[in-house]
Amino acid sequence: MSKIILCADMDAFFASVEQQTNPRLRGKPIGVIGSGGRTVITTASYEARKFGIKTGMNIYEAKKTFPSLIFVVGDNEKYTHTCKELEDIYAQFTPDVEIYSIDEAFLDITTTYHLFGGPEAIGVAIKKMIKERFGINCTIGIGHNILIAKLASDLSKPDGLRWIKPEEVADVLKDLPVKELWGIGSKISEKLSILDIKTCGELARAPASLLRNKFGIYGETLKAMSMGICNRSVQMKPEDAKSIGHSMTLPEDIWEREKIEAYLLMLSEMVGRRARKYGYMGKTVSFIIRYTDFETLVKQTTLSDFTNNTHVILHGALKIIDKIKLKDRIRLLGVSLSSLIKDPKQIPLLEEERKRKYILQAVDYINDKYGDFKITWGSYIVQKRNSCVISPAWRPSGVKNINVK
Ligand code: TTP
Ligand code: MG
Repeated sequence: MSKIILCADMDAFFASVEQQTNPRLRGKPIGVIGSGGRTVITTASYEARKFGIKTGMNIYEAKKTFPSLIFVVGDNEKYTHTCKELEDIYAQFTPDVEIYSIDEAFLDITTTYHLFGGPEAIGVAIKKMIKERFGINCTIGIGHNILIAKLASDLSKPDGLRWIKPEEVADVLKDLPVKELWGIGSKISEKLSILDIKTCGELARAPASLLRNKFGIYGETLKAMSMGICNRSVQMKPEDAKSIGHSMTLPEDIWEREKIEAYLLMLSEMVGRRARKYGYMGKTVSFIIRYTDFETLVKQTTLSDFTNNTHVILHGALKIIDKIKLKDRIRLLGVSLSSLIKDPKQIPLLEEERKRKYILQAVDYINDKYGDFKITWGSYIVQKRNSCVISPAWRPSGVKNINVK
């Protein structure tokens, strides 16, 4: 049976949230930036996009492009909070929800749409609920797989709703530039254009052998994608996670030991909390450093036992850093936990460990209820979390794999 997948993607998400919280910004061209020294436009309101303001522009470029642009310093806590509440809206329509990024979700509504009057009716209801609850617009795409649902959303932005039915797919893709397809970035589209392939129709007709020569096994995936074929299903929970990790570009380049430790505590807590939430324990801690010149170092250590305890993860990371002679200032830090097993949920034998476990459970409970980092360790407070640049791949729950090579 063909599936029915719905993609919900907020319009100019950070900017819309800012315009909503500050009525004076509504209808105005705004660009959201980070609070650190190194900052770029994370998104621009649609009013600003008309003047050429784009995500990724630095402040100087943006000012030059459109001098009247209003810069607004982003507030990650607002966005993550909204994202979590959006999850509750989606859950009313299906249990099969994948929060893909901070403002995008995929819903598998195959078995539930008939309860709500059909796929489009669900789209209309979600848009209305989001508008009423947060005052922001979103775009809904519907298709028989996530690739088509995402395309339907991208093609109808902003404030749109579109269902691309299976029989329409070939027609929609025929003249669509390859780079419009989710997953085909500028590098691949440049390589394709050397082969004189610019549209999905041309890619679909390209000989498989030619694509295999140029892209290896991925050539076949590209050809399938150009025909609207995608076998990735909506992934709800990280059942077969290989690693749980988090990395962040820091608001300033750092070198000082106490600052490194404070960030590592924060990262270890994010990793530990996800692991605890999804019932995982890991035995390998990896630590990632990216220096200002982008040279990246990944080191691992094996712990004596499986853990999901924030401080044990932190100590693993600190053990690694003790052995490294820093060659430069650091712009990105990451921590990840791998060699995972399902947490057997045993009660620790030692009183001391039992106490630590209960404290963590209580802290998780409060933070789940009242928001991330509402309760945390004193040493973490040294760093203001909000000043960090949020990764677009941030997820409110679930396991995010970072590439540890
Ligand atoms: P997007 O969904 O890519 O963009 P958007 O919601 O701002 O606009 P659109 O209407 O086209 O969907 O990203 C969601 C948010 O993630 C965005 O508001 C800001 C943030 N973001 C970053 O912080 N860095 C990035 O590189 C990107 C692409 C987005
Ligand atoms: Mg969006």
